[in-house]
Amino acid sequence: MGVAMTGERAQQTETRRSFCRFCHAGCAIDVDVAVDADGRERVTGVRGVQDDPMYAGYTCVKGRHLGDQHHHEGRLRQSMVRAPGGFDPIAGALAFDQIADRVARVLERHGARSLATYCGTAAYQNATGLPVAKAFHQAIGSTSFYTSSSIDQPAKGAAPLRHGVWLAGVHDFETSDTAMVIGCNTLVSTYSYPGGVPSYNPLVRLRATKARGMYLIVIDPRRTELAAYADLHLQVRPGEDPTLLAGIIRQLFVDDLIDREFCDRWVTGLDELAAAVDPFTPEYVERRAGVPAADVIEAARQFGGRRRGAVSTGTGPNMAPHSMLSEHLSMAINTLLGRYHRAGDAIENPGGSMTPPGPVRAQPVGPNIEGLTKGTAARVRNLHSFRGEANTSALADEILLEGEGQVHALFTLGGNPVVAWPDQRKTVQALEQLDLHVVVDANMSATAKTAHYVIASTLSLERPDVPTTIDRWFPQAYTNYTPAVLRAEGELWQEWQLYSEVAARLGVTITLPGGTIDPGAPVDADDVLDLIYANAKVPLDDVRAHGARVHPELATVVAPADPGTTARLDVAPDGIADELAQVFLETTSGSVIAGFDPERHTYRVTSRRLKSVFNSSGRELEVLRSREGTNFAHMHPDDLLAAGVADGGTIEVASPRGAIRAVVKSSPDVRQGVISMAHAWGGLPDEPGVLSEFGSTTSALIDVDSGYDPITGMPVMSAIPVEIRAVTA
Ligand SMILES: Nc1nc2c(c(=O)[nH]1)N[C@H]1C(S)=C(S)[C@@H](COP(=O)(O)OP(=O)(O)OC[C@H]3O[C@@H](n4cnc5c(=O)[nH]c(N)nc54)[C@H](O)[C@@H]3O)O[C@H]1N2
Ligand SMILES: Nc1nc2c(c(=O)[nH]1)N[C@H]1C(S)=C(S)[C@@H](COP(=O)(O)OP(=O)(O)OC[C@H]3O[C@@H](n4cnc5c(=O)[nH]c(N)nc54)[C@H](O)[C@@H]3O)O[C@H]1N2
Ligand code: SF4
Ligand SMILES: [Mo]
Repeated sequence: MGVAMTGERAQQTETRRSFCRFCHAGCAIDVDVAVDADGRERVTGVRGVQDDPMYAGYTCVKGRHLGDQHHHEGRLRQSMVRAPGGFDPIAGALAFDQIADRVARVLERHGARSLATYCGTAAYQNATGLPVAKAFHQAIGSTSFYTSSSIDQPAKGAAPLRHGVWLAGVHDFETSDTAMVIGCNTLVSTYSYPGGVPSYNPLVRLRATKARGMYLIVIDPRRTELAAYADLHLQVRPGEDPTLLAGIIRQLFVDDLIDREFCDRWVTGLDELAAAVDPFTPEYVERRAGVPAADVIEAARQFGGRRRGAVSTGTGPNMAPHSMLSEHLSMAINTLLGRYHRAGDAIENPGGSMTPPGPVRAQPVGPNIEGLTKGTAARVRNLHSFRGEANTSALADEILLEGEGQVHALFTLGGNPVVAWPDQRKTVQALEQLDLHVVVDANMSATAKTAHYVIASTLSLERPDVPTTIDRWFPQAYTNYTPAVLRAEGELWQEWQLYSEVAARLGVTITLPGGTIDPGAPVDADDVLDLIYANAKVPLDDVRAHGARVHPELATVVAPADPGTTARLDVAPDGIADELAQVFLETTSGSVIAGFDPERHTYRVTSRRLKSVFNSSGRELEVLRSREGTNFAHMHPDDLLAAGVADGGTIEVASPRGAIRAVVKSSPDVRQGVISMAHAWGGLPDEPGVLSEFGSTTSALIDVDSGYDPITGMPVMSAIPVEIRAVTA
């Protein structure tokens, strides 16, 4: 703590320990807060905690600008209600009275399902937001609970139900001698899936693992920041991962690199899979997926010839056509090679520290195909809720389609549907039709502008929290807790309070693992955290008392299989051989989209993340937005030449579904025929001034009605077939 004189008023500066929640990665940080004589607080600096056992001082540019995010002048400091010609400020209590009234009427007229919640990323990276929203839905019996995860990588949850899961998990990146990373760019996204580059201090961990001799294979149409470290980079054509993976699996069989002992004991479907991939010869893969035949063989031999290391995927293949098939084939490679922890192996983070204890056995939990269709049926596209969540890609239709089950009211929590949901035109049409739309956001986002009420939210430093979604992915069991480290200015609310306030007015009791929030009972965020984490392996009070630390006492060894188990992993469940046959009949994955014309739609728009912004968050801050410029269409220089457009010129990008404009950037790291763009830029369609500053949203190119995965409903959100036209040279 120090005292500094600024102007004529005394100002104290304190350093407060916290963790960053600009993205999901949860880096441990020290926050310098200046407190003036009136008690007003201002963040003056953010630094990584050097001696943190997980992050070792790592932060990124977004985290270092948390202060700007919190103090940004456009930030909402009070809630708003729609009024003729714009929005008027409204006191929170009055807004909740009115919202509860309108919710009661909607529920009475249309039933529980007519009230939906959509939790976006800011409700996900938030220990209290999503669980309380979900518990409220359970309390009122509304199955209309949606999150961003169903438009992110839903195959990650669904594919294991067809394939089965190995309870002890795949090999960890840092103790492996190889890894195959498909369409994931952890060095920018700080995202990874088990087996992939850890998201905590990623570059240091990657370099150390490489120095120990790892052979890294990266499959990505772009020479990404991660691909630059690869021993073998397969610059696949977007959307053609199923072909490439089938070719690699075929080669594993040809070279007999399969772990026969493991497969004999634990796996079924080998012969069926071998037959289904047989047509995918290296030469075919080269023609179709654009990867040299020799590299396909080399990938199989290098990866299959080593002992430890897993295949992991990111949003690339999960957003491209045949996303469930890609995810399945990735899992199947791990299974064929037995890349799983075995009995006696040490496990340093058995399923997270904030979860209840569970078994870590060297055995599968068999497939559960019925699990894919036993959830609530959507009213469109024969989709089903899954793990208690409905399909966000169908929510616009659920709002638009009249009849029993129609959604009339929506709560949007820390999300931005207007720019992030696939199919912008349909999304905006749906949002305009709602009887009630309440958005909880820190900013007047594009979506907030369409709402009836905007509840002004706290930002991360203003609320207590624990790392949530990432808890089970830490390489060692690790816990952290932060109190609110910044006093909120204005009348701000936390996401969960929308539910507790409405529940209080409706007389609804919200039930969480540790007990209930009774209507009108006084609770604060820490009480709610206690209720949510009542069954955690590490008691929350211990976490509060000790701050960030690892838990060697939670480390365990994998127990042997239950002797009676008959469970098997299935590498060729129903549907896989058929879908592979279907892929083989296509000449390009673009043909799954209605209106696709191979003569015209010769380019593919691929999705990518940008370092300085997080989806639509961050670009409201000039200091971060200016680092990216705009949502550039990154294209190969030869493609620019062919299209007659210079670096910095504007093109129109048109898919069968819609068209956007974008400024091009010459990028030799992008494969020819590819337009690499970020998502969630732009604003409302035709909003004046948005295009020049914020570019466009690629969601306008996406068709939710064709090409989607039949099980998860995942639309084609990457590898979108498009044609281009120069607008200005
Ligand atoms: N075309 C295309 N579309 C995509 C994707 C793609 O790759 N391509 N990616 C998809 C993926 S993976 C995802 S996860 C979704 C993301 O979809 P969303 O989660 O809907 O979008 P975000 O932009 O992350 O929304 C974050 C919102 O929360 C607000 N916010 C920030 N901090 C806080 C806070 O602390 N509290 C509250 N209440 N609000 C806050 C921000 O102002 C912003 O409006 O988009 C999907 N859409
Ligand atoms: N800085 C920053 N970090 C973020 C986000 C952000 O917006 N900014 N968003 C967060 C969110 S919501 C998520 S879900 C995660 C996602 O994390 P990642 O999945 O790592 O996301 P990306 O960095 O976009 O990496 C996806 C890669 O897939 C490649 N790709 C695209 N199409 C294909 C294809 O058809 N096949 C193959 N093989 N590859 C393809 C792209 O070129 C890109 O390099 O990142 C999170 N982290
Ligand atoms: S990677 Fe960056 S934005 Fe994400 S938690 Fe760490 S510092 Fe914050
Ligand atoms: Mo995401």
